[in-house]
Amino acid sequence: MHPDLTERILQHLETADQVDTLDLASQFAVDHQKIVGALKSIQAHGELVTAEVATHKSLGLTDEGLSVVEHGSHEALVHAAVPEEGITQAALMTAGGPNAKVGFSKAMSHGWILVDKTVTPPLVRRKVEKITDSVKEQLKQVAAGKGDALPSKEVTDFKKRKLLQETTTKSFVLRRGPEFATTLTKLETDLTVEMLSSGLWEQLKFKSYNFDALGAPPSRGHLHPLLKVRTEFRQIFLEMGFSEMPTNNYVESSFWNFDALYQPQQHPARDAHDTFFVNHPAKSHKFPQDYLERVKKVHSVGGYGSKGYGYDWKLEEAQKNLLRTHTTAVSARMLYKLANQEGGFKPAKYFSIDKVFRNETLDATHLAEFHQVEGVIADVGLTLGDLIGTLYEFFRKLGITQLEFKPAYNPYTEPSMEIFCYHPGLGKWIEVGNSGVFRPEMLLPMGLPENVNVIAWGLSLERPTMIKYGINNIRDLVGPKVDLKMVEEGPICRLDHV
Ligand code: FB9
Repeated sequence: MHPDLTERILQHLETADQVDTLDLASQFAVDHQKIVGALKSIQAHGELVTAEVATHKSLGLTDEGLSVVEHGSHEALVHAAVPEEGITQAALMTAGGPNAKVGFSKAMSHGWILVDKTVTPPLVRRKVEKITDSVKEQLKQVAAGKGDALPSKEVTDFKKRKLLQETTTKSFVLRRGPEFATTLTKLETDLTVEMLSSGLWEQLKFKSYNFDALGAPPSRGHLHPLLKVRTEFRQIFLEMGFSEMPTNNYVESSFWNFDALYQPQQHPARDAHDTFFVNHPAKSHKFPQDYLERVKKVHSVGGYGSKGYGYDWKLEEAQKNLLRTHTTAVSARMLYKLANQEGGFKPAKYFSIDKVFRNETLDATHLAEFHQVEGVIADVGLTLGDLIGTLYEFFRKLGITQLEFKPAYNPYTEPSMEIFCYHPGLGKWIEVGNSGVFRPEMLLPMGLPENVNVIAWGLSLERPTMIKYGINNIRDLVGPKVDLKMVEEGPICRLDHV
């Protein structure tokens, strides 16, 4: 069996005091890299050999130099292109090959050609019939590895003409090492009980630990960008003293999703075009009866200073189950609890971040479901100013300082405002949410004290995530077409750096 390269190197060093790996490569007729590879595995077995780095500067032909060796020097090609009857300089530039310009001036300087100005147009004629293409000959020397015989003037000139280049090759000068041997004993990689109990480990050679080796990356999960941004939003709300509302009920009754929010039963959002109604179970029946009566009353005939909507409010409409269209339904449940808790109303700050469902026309930024982010503050005498101040603080933590508010309409808030921000990264104003002061027709039937106001705002999780991660189509963020690499390689999310 042909001893492998490592053994052949060791056998060579048994007799030779030192050897350069480049010479070994030419002696063993193998690629130098293979020798270096074998050296590495010898070195892994201990100090059998010492290896001193050596650098070799050698002259090599560039691609242009190679084409001169193959086709002749630029000046030789120009000379060859000059016909008996002469040729115009312009014509010679094309006939003389891609480097005719350099070739022409070189051939002129060599006195191989001349320009006959006695005729019009002036013609280039040969001054000598036969020429010796010394450039080609000298480059052939280099190609044959005898470059160092070349006079340095030529070397400099050829380098300037980009025909030659100096290459530095790194090699190793090998010598026998303190643990020199001609064979490689297998390196143990595991220290076993048997080795320990038998004491055999003392004779054995162990593979040295490579503490720099990167362990196999543990196959682990990766947070979807949406969840990274959700964590950021949670952090912002908690920093602002908000506590999270329980949102673990996608299926909601129309009562809490709409009626409790003083949204009339004939409101367009309450038909199947906008809302996913549930068939099993189709209806909810458990409602706080007295509160339901007050909701019915305020919708149908008003109260609390409001004339209501003046329509015939139907229980069966409120009983219809649906997939919640906003987490404001959860806010309604929490505010009702706040009004009817032991010890009565106490100021509160709540937030929610969870899925809502809308039967909307699908487009690049809208799916039938998205995550709503909502903030709610209930306290005595809260004003629109408190809402605006809170929004500035909230968006400041998102790295957004320039806000504008546009009057809007929601059935459950008056006044209502759409929120716009100047997004420095996008260099434009974008809509970043909606907000308002909940209507007394919503709060008073719950039993909240007259002097308590509740301000609230909402936005989505998907939009900031798409902007943060530079995703333009929502289907690249969520759904079956998501490229898992985007999730695996998604950078951490720092929202306050828009
Ligand atoms: O998220 C939205 N835009 C947004 C938000 C943050 C953001 O951050 C960047 C890092 C800087 C960028 C963009 N929007 C709300 C605005 C638009 O995208 C809008 O076209 C789509 N809206 C959704 C509803 O679509 C039908 C986003 C979603 C939305 C809108 C309103 C509410 C919640 C979500 C609300 C509310 C509300 C109002 C009053 C009281 C309580 C809740």
